[in-house]
Amino acid sequence: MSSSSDSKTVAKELSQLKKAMVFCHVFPDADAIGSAAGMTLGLLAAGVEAELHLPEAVPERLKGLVIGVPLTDQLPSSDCALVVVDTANRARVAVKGDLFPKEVSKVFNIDHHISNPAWGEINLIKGDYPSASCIVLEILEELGVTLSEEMLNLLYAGLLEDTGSFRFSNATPIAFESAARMVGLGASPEKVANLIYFNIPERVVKLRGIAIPQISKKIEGQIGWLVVTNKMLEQAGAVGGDTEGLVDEVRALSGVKGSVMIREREGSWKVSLRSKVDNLDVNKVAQALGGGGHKAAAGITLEDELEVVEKKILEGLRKELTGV
Ligand SMILES: [Mn+2]
Repeated sequence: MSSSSDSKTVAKELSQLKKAMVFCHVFPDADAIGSAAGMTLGLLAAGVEAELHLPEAVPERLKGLVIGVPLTDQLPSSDCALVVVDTANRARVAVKGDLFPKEVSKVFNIDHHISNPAWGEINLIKGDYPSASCIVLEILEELGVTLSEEMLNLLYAGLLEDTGSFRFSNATPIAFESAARMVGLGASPEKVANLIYFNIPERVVKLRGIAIPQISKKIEGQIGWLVVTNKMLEQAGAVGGDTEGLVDEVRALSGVKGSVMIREREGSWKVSLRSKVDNLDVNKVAQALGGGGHKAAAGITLEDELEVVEKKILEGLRKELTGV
């Protein structure tokens, strides 16, 4: 099956599994962790032996959400199905040792990225959904399991973060309807907000203090721009994941149509692109350079020198903005 399935069919397939390992994308965000951990707990509730494969540490702000979720960095056995959520392509799946398991019984690909080429065996791609966690909610409802507050908070956290607290263009009726169902069933918006927003470590505040003054405007003031180097992280005593949310500080700049944040990684640069207008599709810009994402939020990793990276991104954005 290469084309996209539906929640009911996928729920049925999942309920027939004995063992499953759930995966999400590298550098997991709240939707990756929320939809993967929510799925893991949902599968367990449905009687499937399930674990969440997480080779990386859970980001600090999400730690309080995954208490009680069975985590593993071991690879699955051959009788185990893979359930991958929120991951646009196979190369982005977070796997210990970077080796995608070959000997597995089935690969589920459950995602909301429009760029997802339906790379799994059983695919459920809903490009109009604001978060993968909304798709997981639908699947768990179809599974008929009792949704615990823990599961619902996980799913709600994914939806909250992927919609920028319901501020982005993906804050559609589906987003609010899903949120209403989650909260109606027992999710706590206050608890989730306290955990993921009002829980910022001092080193992150320091990093913001260093990074925010570096924000500038490019392309005749149309684009907000920020480069975060490892040196800046060192100065603040911060770690890689601490740059999360900074791209929104760039987007917040008055007058810009979109924003770019470039983060230094080991031997590469991770570029996050954001748009706040209809006629700037950052997914197009990212895809032209080998990345992808959504119309209003996309990303790409480039291995060139910083100058070259900046030139490529600026050229791509200029082309998209002027249509030349
Ligand atoms: Mn997502």
